[in-house]
Amino acid sequence: MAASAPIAKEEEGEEEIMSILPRVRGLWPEHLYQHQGFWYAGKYLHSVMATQTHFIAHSSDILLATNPKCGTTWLKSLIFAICNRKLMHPSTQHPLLTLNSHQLVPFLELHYIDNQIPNLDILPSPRLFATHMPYSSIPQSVLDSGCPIIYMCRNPKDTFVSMWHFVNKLSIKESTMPSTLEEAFEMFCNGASNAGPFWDHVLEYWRASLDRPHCVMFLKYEEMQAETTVHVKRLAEFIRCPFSLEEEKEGVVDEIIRLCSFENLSSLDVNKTGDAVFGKFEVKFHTYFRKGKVGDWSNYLTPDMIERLDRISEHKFHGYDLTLG
Ligand code: PAP
Repeated sequence: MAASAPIAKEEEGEEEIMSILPRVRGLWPEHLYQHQGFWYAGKYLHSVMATQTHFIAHSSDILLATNPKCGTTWLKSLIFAICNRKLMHPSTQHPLLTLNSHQLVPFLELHYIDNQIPNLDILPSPRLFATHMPYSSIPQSVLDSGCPIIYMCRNPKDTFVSMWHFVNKLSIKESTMPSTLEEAFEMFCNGASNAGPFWDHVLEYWRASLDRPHCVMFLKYEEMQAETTVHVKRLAEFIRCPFSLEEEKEGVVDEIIRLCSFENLSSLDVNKTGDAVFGKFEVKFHTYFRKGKVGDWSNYLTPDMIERLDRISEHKFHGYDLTLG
């Protein structure tokens, strides 16, 4: 863990800042506040702002970016396993067997939760971080460092269904949670979800991947599912540690895919019974593993809902060579 010190006076004006930001009830158990065009829960927003102020990136860092429920847990596992593939030895117990990937690759902004300023320089290189921040809010030092940023997106229908199930499992007193799927759907379509609007988030990273292809890689959850081997190799190349022919022959790529598979990770004790506090919520790790399928939306969405999401995607991505299904 990185050593931390409380931020002194600097953040004392937080409550004041919150009081002037637009606020909505959204697809989340507490009010969402708008910052730089995107919606965040209050405590999380403080940590986003602190990250923007204090984080200093290294060129060797690796940043994984996602909108919530687009495959964060999977991407974290894969990148951790690729970077630490020396630990795949049969005589070693791989960290992913006893720890959830959210513990191994924490969210960058959560390092700054509760007014902490961590000393992240003590972390081993390459430092692996994840974020739900949109591209336009990422600290300037990340962009200046030229470190690789990997973005994974997912089709909005499965993302919404996954988010609906997830937020229903988060409980807090005086929850502002939408009470029905229909109400939640309306909020999602209006952009009022954590780190939403979903479409703006995706589009920012898509454009960044076109502008800075050596720094920003854009992946789709569905393509990752369909051709995992191809994309795991691409990931390793992108973070500048490609698999050698020898490693490929020895089956290292297949072993990493198996280790990080939904079936394997969801069956581990740590992910069946473990939990951790992230921000305001105690999250049980099993809530990160629901079905892991493409197309589960067809079990939840009405034809009208499907048409509406398709129309929003068409409108938002008009003029861009981008389809999410
Ligand atoms: P987060 O953004 O809050 O961290 P995230 O991991 O993106 O959550 O979302 C969980 C989704 O990824 C779940 O999708 P579902 O609700 O449609 O089932 C979860 O099942 C899926 N998921 C988790 N681990 C894996 C994995 N190893 N392979 C494929 N999908 C996975």
